[in-house]
Amino acid sequence: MKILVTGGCGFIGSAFILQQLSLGRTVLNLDVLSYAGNPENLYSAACSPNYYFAHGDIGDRVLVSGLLQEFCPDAVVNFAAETHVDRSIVDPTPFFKTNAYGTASLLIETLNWWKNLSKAQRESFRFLHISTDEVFGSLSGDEAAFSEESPYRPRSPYSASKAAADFYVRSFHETYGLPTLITNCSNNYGPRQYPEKFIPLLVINALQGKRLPIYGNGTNIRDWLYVEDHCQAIDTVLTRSRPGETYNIGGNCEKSNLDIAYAVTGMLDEIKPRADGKSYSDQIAFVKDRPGHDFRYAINAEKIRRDFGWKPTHSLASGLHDTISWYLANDGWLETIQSRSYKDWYELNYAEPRFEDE
Ligand code: NAD
Ligand code: TDX
Repeated sequence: MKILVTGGCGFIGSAFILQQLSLGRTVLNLDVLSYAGNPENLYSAACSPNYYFAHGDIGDRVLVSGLLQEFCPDAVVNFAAETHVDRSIVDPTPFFKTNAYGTASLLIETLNWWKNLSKAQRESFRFLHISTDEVFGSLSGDEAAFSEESPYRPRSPYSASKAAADFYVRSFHETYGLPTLITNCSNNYGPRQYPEKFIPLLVINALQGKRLPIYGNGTNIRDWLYVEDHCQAIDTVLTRSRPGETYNIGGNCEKSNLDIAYAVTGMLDEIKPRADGKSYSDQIAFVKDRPGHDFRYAINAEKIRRDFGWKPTHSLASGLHDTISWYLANDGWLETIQSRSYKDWYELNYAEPRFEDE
């Protein structure tokens, strides 16, 4: 099986590529190498004879058209996106460009190429679009978890742009018969996640003696899934689902942000105790909230469990243990990240006014 993966130098895309190579699949990775795209994430894939890389933008239609004709994939899996909600609040433009326009462009070129395949090739081809639970909006504490039938109610520029992409993907199935699939997943964590996201930020700030910023009062709830479980679910949907389907993927692991901060600091206390004997939780600091902060995400993953028997294999404790151990063993990776534009982002997002209520 030959797969064109987009955004494969990011957090989830790189985990997916490593998994696919281990299954003997051939992968062409198209990545623009944004601030979040890190070729080091695929260091161990680079020497595989089944791995190819193309540097470029999913919105570059000439490039995409050429790659499709040359590589002739059995599937396209679209991870490429701008992914950080806080950045989408500061500047929505790249989110519209990549997530909405870029995905639509990728679909148009895929359709143009797919139309000329043989009937058998057309039927077996899949375009799998990786999406998020954030398109469904925000739940209150006692509302039922999002199902595949939940209405789209995006509330941030990030989720609005992902919702637009999902609508384009669905429309290409309904209108042209392109065999598309969509997965909507909850919050991922694991190795190689860019440290603007909550869990790696907690781990790294704790180890570097910095404050652990909790937006608002820390009661906002997310559902957490270890990245390898997400990749397993993606592979399942890719290889087993009927075209036109959409699947929710989640960890059945709803936690408040404060609970996560205590889980991370508690585990760090065990694995790498602070030199002064105190707990890393002393570094927790409440800061100004994210504007329009969605209160709760929760995923009902019953459909993928019922249809294919998929369920997560990592508990939060085992996933956090593996994640923290990876960051401790890979300080060179972190050094590269922190020597780039990360510092500018950190200074902008956590500038003093955010810590004023300390
Ligand atoms: P990431 O930010 O770590 O990586 C994104 C990758 O996409 C980077 O390698 C970047 O260089 C690349 N990219 C960005 N713009 C591009 C463009 N125009 N053309 C080609 N490549 C481009 O993201 P992630 O956390 O790995 O998320 C991957 C996908 O999964 C996204 O679509 C995201 O919306 C979705 N998702 C993420 C989570 C999560 O918790 N991280 C949860 C659910 C869904
Ligand atoms: O410093 C922080 N302090 C804090 O309290 C950061 C960075 C986050 N938070 C809170 C905000 C959220 O309630 O932690 C929670 C998780 O925040 P993020 O890691 O920014 O993730 P979230 O906004 O939930 O979105 C994530 O999950 C869905 C991914 O970034 C998206 O790409 C994915 O689609």
